[in-house]
Amino acid sequence: MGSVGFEVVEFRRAGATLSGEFQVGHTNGSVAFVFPEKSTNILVMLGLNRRYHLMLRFSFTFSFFCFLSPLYSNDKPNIIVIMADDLGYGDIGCNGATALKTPHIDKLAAEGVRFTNGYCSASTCTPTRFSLLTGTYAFRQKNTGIAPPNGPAIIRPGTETLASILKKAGYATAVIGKWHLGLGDKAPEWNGELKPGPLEIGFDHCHLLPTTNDRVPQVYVRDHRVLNLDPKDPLWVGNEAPPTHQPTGITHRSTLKMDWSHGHNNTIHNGISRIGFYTGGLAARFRDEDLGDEWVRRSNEWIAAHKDGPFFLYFASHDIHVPRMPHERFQGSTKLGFRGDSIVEFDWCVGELMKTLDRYKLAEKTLIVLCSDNGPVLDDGYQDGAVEKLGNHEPAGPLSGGKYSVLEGGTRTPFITRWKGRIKPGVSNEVVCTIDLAASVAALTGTALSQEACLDSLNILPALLGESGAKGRDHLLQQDNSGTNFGLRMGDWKLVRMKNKGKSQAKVSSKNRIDEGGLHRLYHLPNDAGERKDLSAERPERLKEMIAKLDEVIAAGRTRL
Ligand SMILES: [Ca+2]
Repeated sequence: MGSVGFEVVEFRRAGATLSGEFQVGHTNGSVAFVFPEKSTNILVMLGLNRRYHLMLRFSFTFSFFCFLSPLYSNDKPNIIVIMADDLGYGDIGCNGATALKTPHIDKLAAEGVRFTNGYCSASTCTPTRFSLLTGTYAFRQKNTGIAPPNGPAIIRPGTETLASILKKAGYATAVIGKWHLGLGDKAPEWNGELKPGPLEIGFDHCHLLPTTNDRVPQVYVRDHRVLNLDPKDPLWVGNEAPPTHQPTGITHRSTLKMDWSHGHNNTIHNGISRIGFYTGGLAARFRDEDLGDEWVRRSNEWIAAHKDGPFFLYFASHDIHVPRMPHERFQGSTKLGFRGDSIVEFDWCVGELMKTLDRYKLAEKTLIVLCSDNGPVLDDGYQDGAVEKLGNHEPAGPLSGGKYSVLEGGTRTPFITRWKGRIKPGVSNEVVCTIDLAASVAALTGTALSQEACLDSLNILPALLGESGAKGRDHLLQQDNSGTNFGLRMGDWKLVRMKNKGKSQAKVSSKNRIDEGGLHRLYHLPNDAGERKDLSAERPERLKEMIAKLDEVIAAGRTRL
């Protein structure tokens, strides 16, 4: 192409009507063209955001379309969010694990961007999943801690979500795997229609583990119904023991194929006692060993049916949450016990999804985001050998804490993006978080977000795509399950606020940290990734600044401007 020049003609608010407006698949929205009388000049209006446009005059000597063609190839990629459960920063090969192999995740990282400062927003399942979908910090809404078996839908119909944003943009949308965000208005109607649920907040289709595998019931929910439920054998779920005698982890402990260590001793299914009680629905019950295969099979079917795209798949693996019971073919595949074997099963699932994309030639049309819902835990209620067989493996890598904690190990977790042909492979140190996917995909697809939606989701799309010089978040709030303890990451600094020092029975690492220190602690992460040296007394000004920022984030009610 010959010479191309441009000058700024006009910078103004949106509102003018221009002919020929259409969407392009680049970071910011629309581009409008006004064709000039002379073929050597052209006006281009760039939509910088919803409010401002920048009008440029280009001077061309040759092909106009040749210049703009790269923008078109990125229009509305398929999007797959793969969320692992309880997978720690150090649990994957590309983040330094040597005690087990994760070749498929490592390949994904080698072909995309591996983030060393990738976060989920909370250190337990439910609040992170709430924030992933709603783009709002979970502490801003009541009852967003770990959902009980009979918990109602936490995300109410009418709430803008990652799925509803993409549905508006013309995507087919599905969630396959663990839900754990409640179903039903006041409680799930296990024998009737299970709504509201995913289908009422933007998903076209769901195939779910409705709660989590250590909580009852062990059945699949497909769209609005329990799959394969025999009406003559209704499903009953409760928090108290049923009037009919049912074996429990206490009364029949010697029969268990995996013993419990704390809690998890109510109704027995598949030789494993759970949290909560249930009866009936025998034809609908699954085997824990088959869950990974089920998610892959159902995802493959759904992708095949929607391969012409665009589609959004939220692949929510149950791995590596307790009870860890991987398929028999993965049992014994590591020396780390079922925890390590479950990581291998999860890695296999990632590989199968990548194979499916290759089969349909979709790798260059699909953005994959791999993340976890919280940091690692070893003993989370079952005696599965995770503690005894750990050896030198460090599930959180160099970080302290894990699941339930606001130390870095609780929320800084595996985070990888891949979009072949669009993302330049590399490693990024930018701060990115699962809570930002909503606003970022809205930007990617040119979908408007109302002011009332996604209150804490920031558009960090360029950073997620690994673009040179792109910045991630300048601050990030981290919370625990109760939403009373917080971490605040700002640049190199980390503030920890511990209001509630309640002791968890879970063992998160080989050297469970004894909680010590006052209400506020201050750490300098580049020198102290493990958050061991509290600098709050040495750096009072920095401490004051961080406390003020944390208070501001909480009180403001939102952080997306
Ligand atoms: Ca989890």
